[in-house]
Amino acid sequence: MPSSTRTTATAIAAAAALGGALFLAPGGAQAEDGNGDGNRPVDITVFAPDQGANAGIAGAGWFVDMEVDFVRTPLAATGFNGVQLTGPAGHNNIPPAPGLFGTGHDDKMPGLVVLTSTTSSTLPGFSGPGTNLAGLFNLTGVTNRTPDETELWDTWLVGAPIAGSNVDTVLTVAEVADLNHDGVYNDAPDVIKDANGDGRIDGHDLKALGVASNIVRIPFHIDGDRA
Ligand SMILES: [Ca+2]
Ligand SMILES: [Ca+2]
Ligand SMILES: [Ca+2]
Repeated sequence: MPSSTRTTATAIAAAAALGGALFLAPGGAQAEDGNGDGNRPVDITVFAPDQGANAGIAGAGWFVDMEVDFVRTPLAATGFNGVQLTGPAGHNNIPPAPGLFGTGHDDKMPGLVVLTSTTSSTLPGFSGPGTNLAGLFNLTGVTNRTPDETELWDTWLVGAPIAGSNVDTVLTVAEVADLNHDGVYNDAPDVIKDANGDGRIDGHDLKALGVASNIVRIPFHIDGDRA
C-alpha cells in the first residue's frame, strides 16, 4: 500500500476509535454521575460524599450535596416552598433566605429523607439512625425548570459530629412518595421507623414507607482527625 494511502487508513482508524470513545464517554459519565436509573418520578443524584471517601474534620466539616430531579412535575407539586440559606444559632431562619434549621423533615423540601446509619441517639433532637436529617440542610434552590423536569439543589455543611467521628457510616437519601395523595411531595416523616424490625434503618424501611425516587446509598468514612 502506498504510504499516503496507509496514512489515510491509519487516520481513519484513529478517527473511528476516537469517535467511539466520544460516543461512549457521555453514557459512561452519565451512569457514574446519576445514582438512579431514571425510571421513577423523582431522581436523586448525590455529589458528596463520594462512595468510600474519608470526609470531614473530627466528625464535622463534611458535606452532603445533591440534586433532586422531579420528572414532569411543576415546582409547587415538588413541595418546594422557597429558597433557604440557614444554619445553627444566629443563622437560623433569618433574611434574606429564611429557613428553619433542625432535625426532622425540612420546611423547604418536605418530601426529602436523609439518614446516616450512625446518627447520634443522645444529642438533643437526634433519635438515632432513623432521624430525618433533611431539616439540617443549609442551602436550597431551584436549578432547572423545564416542562420535562424541576430540579432542586440541596446542600448541607455538617457542623458537628452528629454521625460520629472516625467511623464507617452509610448515607441514605430518598424522596418520600405522596403518601397523603394531595398531589404534593410533602410527606417525609421526622423519624423513620424500623418497619421490618431488623434493628437497622435503611432502604428497606424507606421502601416499606413508600418512596417516589431511587434510594441512594453511599458508604463512606467520617474522619476523626483534627484539622
Ligand atoms: Ca430548613
Ligand atoms: Ca403529599
Ligand atoms: Ca429495618
